[in-house]
Amino acid sequence: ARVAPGAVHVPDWLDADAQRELLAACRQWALPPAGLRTVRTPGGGTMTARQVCLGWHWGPVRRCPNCGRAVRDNPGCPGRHWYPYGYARTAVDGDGAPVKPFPAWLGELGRRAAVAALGPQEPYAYDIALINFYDGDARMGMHRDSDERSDAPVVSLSLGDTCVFRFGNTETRARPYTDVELRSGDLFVFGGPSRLAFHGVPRVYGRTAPTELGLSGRLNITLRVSGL
Ligand code: MD3
Ligand code: FE
Repeated sequence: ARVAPGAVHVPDWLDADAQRELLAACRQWALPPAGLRTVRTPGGGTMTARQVCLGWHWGPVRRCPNCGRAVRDNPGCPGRHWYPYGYARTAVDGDGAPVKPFPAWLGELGRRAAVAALGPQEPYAYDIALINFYDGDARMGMHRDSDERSDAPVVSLSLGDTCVFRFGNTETRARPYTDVELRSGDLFVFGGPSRLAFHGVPRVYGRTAPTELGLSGRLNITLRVSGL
C-alpha cells in the first residue's frame, strides 16, 4: 500500500523461512567485535533502541575541512558529542573495532525489495545496513535520515514484535503524520520525496512476534546507499 509519494508498505514480504534466515544473520552481526551497541545521540542522550552497523558506522565523525573525509574515528570527547554525525569505516562509540562488511547478498535483497515496492529501479549499490533492536520500552523519536549522499530508496525490513511506525512530513516532526503498524516480515520502502520525511517508532507491542521465530523484541533492518 502506498502511504505517501514514494513510500510503499508491503506487508508480509518475507516468508517464515526468509525471516528465520535474516534473524540468524542478525544474531551473528550482533556479536562482538563491532556488535550491538548503545548509540549516543548528537544532543548527548542515549537511543533506547540498540544498533549494529554493516558497511559504514553511523556516529559522530570529525571530517577533514579540505577533503571532507573522516580524519579521526575516536573523537575523544568524553561526555561532549559535538562532532557532526555521519558515516565512517570504523566504530566510534562502540568498541572501536572496524565495522563488519556489508555482504553482497544483502545488496541483492535490497534491490529486490526496492523493485517489489516501487517497480523497475536503477540497480542501486546498497552498502549500509543499520540494524535496530527494540526491547523493553525502546522507541525511536521523530527524525530525518540525511547523512546519505544518494537519493536511492531506503529499504526497511521488520522482524519480531509489531510496532507503530509514524510516517510524518518533510517540514516538521509534528503533525500531519500517518501511523502504520509494522509486523514481522513487512517491507517498507522510502524513495522519492519520502526519502527526507520525518519518521519514528513511538511504540512496540511486546510479545507480538510470531512464536516460531523465537525473537523477543523487534529488529528493523534498513538498507541504504551511502553515496560516499
Ligand atoms: C524514512 N528506523 O534506522 S524503519 C532508522 O523501525 C529508522 O527502526 C526505524 O528510522 C525503525 O533510521 C524506522 C523505517 C524507515 C527507515 C529509514 C528511513 C523510514 C525511513 C529513511 C528515510 C525515510
Ligand atoms: Fe530513520
